[in-house]
Amino acid sequence: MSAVDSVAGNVAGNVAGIVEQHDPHFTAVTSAEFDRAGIAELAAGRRAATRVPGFASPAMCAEVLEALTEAEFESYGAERVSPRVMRFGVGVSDHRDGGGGVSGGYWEALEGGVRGWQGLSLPFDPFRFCRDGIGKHWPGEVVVGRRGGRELGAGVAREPGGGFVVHYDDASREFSGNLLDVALVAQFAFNLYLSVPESGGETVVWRHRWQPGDEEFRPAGSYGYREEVVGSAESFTLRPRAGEALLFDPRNYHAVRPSSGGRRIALGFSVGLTDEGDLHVWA
Ligand SMILES: O=C(O)CCC(=O)C(=O)O
Ligand SMILES: [Fe+2]
Repeated sequence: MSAVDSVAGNVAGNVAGIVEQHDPHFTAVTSAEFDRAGIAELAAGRRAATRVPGFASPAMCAEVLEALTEAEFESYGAERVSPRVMRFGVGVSDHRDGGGGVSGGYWEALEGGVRGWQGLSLPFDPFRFCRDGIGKHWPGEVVVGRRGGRELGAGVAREPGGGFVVHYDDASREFSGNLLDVALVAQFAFNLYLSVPESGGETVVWRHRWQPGDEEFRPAGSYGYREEVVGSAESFTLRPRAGEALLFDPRNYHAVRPSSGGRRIALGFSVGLTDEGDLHVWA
């Protein structure tokens, strides 16, 4: 058997009794930058995540963290998010109306959120810095998304000290119609880790996407699921370093483990690839 045959056989999973347990497309790739091919691979499902260590310098992380020590973090709604997650800035997933749309409360809260970030008086916009880094090699634009002509939030700082339970993020399922004024063909989650704990705080991603039967694993009202939902699916565990950025496909179920010994604070937002090849972000 030639080398090529054996690769093909392994992908089919049945070479001479060897059953391939690993999906070669379910990988986290470490890269010096967010390059064009890597973003395209993520959108195409040929990789699951891109890590960029040193995306932000220690000085920049320290500057944003220092400003955030003055900031009043709020917690996500306790019915939906437990254990408690602290957040500075406004996220649209907390402001869904009953009909699959965005409630008016989002826009009111967002004004306060924008004022809050401006009030930190940082000499630069950290979310713009992140968008610029994602867009460095991307041929389309990277801009803040709009809904009904209005700009959504550009990002939040989040501190999931007790972790995030197993969940997925997919605006096409969480909202009816288009969340943004443009049609999206893929969605990513972006995180820039500003500070990481001494232990814990890992991000785990499973090769499992939502299927209807999963709902029996979801406690009423919760954003997430009991861990049995992922069964024996393949997974990888990332231990982010401060300054590292992560872009991943959040349709794959993922979780953050509880932290101990230090704060785990990350800037985060969602990124949508539009049907025109641009990247539109929102929080
Ligand atoms: O903080 C992380 O590593 C991931 C958080 C998360 O759930 C997300 O970005 O969708
Ligand atoms: Fe998530």
